[in-house]
Amino acid sequence: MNILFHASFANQDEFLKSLKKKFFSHKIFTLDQNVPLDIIEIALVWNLPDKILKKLKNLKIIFSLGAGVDHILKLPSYKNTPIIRMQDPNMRSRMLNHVLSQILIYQLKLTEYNKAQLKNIWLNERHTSLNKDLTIGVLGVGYLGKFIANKLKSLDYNVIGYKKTVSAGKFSMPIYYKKSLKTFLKLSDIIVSVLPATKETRDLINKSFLNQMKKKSLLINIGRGSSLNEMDLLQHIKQNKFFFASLDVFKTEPLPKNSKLWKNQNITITPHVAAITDVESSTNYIFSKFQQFRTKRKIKSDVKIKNGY
Ligand code: OXD
Repeated sequence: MNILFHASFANQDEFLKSLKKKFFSHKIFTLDQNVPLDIIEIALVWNLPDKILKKLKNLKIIFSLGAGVDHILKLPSYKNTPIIRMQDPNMRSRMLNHVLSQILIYQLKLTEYNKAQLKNIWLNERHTSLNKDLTIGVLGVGYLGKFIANKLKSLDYNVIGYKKTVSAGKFSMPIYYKKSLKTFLKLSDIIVSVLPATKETRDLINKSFLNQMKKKSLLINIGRGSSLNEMDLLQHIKQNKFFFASLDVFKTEPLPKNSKLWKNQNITITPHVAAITDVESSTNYIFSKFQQFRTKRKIKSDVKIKNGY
């Protein structure tokens, strides 16, 4: 089959090489090869321009090379081609490590020691909470969020989840649904947002949301930048000096040089690296889905267009 690969990753050459090896009996093209786009049946993409999607007239499947699919759904030419999102166990493990690192830095007050070290100060020890005394609220308990929630629970944290709709899936922790957001926010010492970018999640984390969180708290955003109102966060931190945020995703990426978020002492910024796509396991995942399609001649989309994720 004819496949198009298009990504904007630092490791995209390595990724392409790995895919070419795995798909050795198929043809994988890139845009710089100037192939007629109507021969393409499978697209493996991250940030594909709409003008290209428009010309892929014989497309059967779109694979998102990341966990999110908003980069595809936002394209005006996208209609209803099945989308397969990346569900990669290595990506989940990386995301868990990221979350855990941010929780522990906050919980163990490591930034305070770090600041003191820069001034040669031997700080008196600080009180730190035990895992069992901290409630972590995971906002969005899908493929990634549920994994993080389960792992945190196995480390003795109190974990609660928040989900938009009641579903058949089983959870090993209390789940709060749409209308009970207020209670979920009130109970959580730390919130980890894994929300996708949809119309409903846009600016969900705004002034009112932040005001309902505990005053001494940590917000970790590893979902999508669109769900956070960055100005409201800056204002909130101004009024609550023990409120912290760890942000991996932003409304505009890369984060503009003049963003006020950079210099805020209570904000940690990472450049959308919480769940880097793992070349080897992602290649295997894509290939296994591709084989399913080849055998059955059809594939179920991972995306419910009406939900927007
Ligand atoms: C994402 C990813 O979807 O990094 O954000 O995979």
